[in-house]
Amino acid sequence: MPHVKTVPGWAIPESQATPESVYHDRRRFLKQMGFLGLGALLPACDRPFAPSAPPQPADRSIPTQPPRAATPEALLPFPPTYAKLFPASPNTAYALDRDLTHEKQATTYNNFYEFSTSKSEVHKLVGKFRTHPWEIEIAGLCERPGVYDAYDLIAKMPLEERLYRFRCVEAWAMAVPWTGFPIKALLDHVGVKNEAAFLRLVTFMRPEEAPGFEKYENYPFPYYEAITLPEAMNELAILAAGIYGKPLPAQCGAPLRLVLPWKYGLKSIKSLVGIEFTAERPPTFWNDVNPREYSWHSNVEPDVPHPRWSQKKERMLGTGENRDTLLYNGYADYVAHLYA
Ligand SMILES: Nc1nc2c(c(=O)[nH]1)N[C@H]1C(S)=C(S)[C@@H](COP(=O)(O)O)O[C@H]1N2
Ligand SMILES: [Mo]
Repeated sequence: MPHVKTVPGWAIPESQATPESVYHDRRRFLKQMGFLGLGALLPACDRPFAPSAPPQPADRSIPTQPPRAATPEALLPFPPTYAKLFPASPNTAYALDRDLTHEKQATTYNNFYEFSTSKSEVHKLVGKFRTHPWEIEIAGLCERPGVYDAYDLIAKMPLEERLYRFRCVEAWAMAVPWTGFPIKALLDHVGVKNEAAFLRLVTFMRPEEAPGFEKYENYPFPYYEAITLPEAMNELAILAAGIYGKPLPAQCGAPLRLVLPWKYGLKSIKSLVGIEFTAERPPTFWNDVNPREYSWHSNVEPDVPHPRWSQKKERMLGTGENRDTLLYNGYADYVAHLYA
């Protein structure tokens, strides 16, 4: 049984949680930085993601998770029995129009700003990241809130393998086999209440395990995302625990990450520690950092250019093949009705 807390630490709104003095010091710092623009701190190759306006102040008052004891079992990336869940049986309903991206490409070219803004460096910086043991807090408008052991929870879910297209807002794309389960299965497990209209999702924040929290301290970590309840109920919306028939490697968002194939990759938040059911629409990380460049919905729409580049084409990881971007990333039949 999960133990229940009424208000999770990561759910405290900034207005309540931030002492005034800290807030004002941060504002002054951001003002100095903001004149240059955050982009000035980032390597040129990552400029497409660099916000041009100063971001919102990072909420340092959200409690970071304490360091954990290194028991022999905890030094494994996941519990020994967990590996038996992989590979899961394929669900062939989701066919691809393109070749799968090579595993090496998908696992060595990653966006995970908690580690680095440089996509080919992320996988080299996960050495201290402890993905086991791992807890996920379910909070808000549901019947069974509580702190769940991630691996117990995943083992109870209907795991299957699906081939999905995946499109980053930066115009690179891949096609990969995810192992995961429909979010719908989790909603049934925790008993979502009628008043719930949105899901708020939050990533881990343990600065001693990932260099990005301190290196890019003007980003409002921990990374947070949000989707509507109808989006979460859509059959395409999954929580992924694996890729290429194996548990997720750390850089891909172990132990559990969101995958929404009709939206830009930035919505697919990694390494979840919290899911909260809310009545009001929660803010999202990139939309807060730069609302002009990253919309709350961030659906894949070829005719809606990013302010700094066209979205009509995409480049496949590995092969470099150029393809036309498809409306909702080719999943219009499944999701167009959500936005009619
Ligand atoms: N916590 C967290 N989740 C994240 C990100 C991040 O920086 N931090 N980047 C997002 C972006 S922009 C993309 S494109 C995908 C990349 O997923 P991949 O590295 O598995 O390809 O993760 C998304 N999820
Ligand atoms: Mo992305």
